[in-house]
Amino acid sequence: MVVEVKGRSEVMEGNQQRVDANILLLGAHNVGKSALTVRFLTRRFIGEYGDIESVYSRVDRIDGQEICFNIWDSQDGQTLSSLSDKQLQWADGMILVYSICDRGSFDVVQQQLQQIRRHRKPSSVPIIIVGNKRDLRRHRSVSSEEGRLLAMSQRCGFFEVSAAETYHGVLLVFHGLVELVKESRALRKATAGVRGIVRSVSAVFSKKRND
Ligand SMILES: Nc1nc2c(ncn2[C@@H]2O[C@H](COP(=O)(O)OP(=O)(O)O)[C@@H](O)[C@H]2O)c(=O)[nH]1
Ligand SMILES: [Mg+2]
Repeated sequence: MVVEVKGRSEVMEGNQQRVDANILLLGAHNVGKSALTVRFLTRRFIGEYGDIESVYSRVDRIDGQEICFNIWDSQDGQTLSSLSDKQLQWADGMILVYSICDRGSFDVVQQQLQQIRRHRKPSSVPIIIVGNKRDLRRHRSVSSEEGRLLAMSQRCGFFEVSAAETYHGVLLVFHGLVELVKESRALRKATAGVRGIVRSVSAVFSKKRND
């Protein structure tokens, strides 16, 4: 039996909780957003991906828990206006991708981060920054340190990977983000609980004062 207990994000199956995570991939054109998505979904690197914008789903079992990944592989990260309200609200977690061989794509990630932060607090939407195309490090124009520093300053996770070379690194990115999404949900729940207690206590005291 499947019982909805909390909108789309948590479903009870017997005693086992299923987690839904909406993951948005952002970044400039040609950095490997589709390659990372396809690698995660199929374990394969197929080379050319076309320009189809789509939301894909995959269910994984991690440490005995069922996780449903909904992955929005977005298009046209070149302009700031391309980041829509719908995308910003939909996402539980985001992966911001640049190519380590393309400095312009690193700039796009920084611009998109600023735009996201204007709408969503770090605690409400975990972000992982990914430097892709690690196999092409001979042509590197963004150092690992720059990527890591940006991530630290913006309280984001950071990975350098190659969608072309390995599946494992890509898996770590998606699984790492889902862990952050779960932590951020737990934190919000705890904060809401404390706020509720503070409200109840204040209500009791203000009632006493009025009596
Ligand atoms: N060498 C190399 N090429 C990659 C890698 N990831 C993607 N590509 C190539 O980069 C191009 C753009 O990839 P794509 O996923 O379509 O980029 P998107 O526009 O961000 O979705 C394609 O030709 C891919 O084969 C990678 O890790 N290494
Ligand atoms: Mg694409």
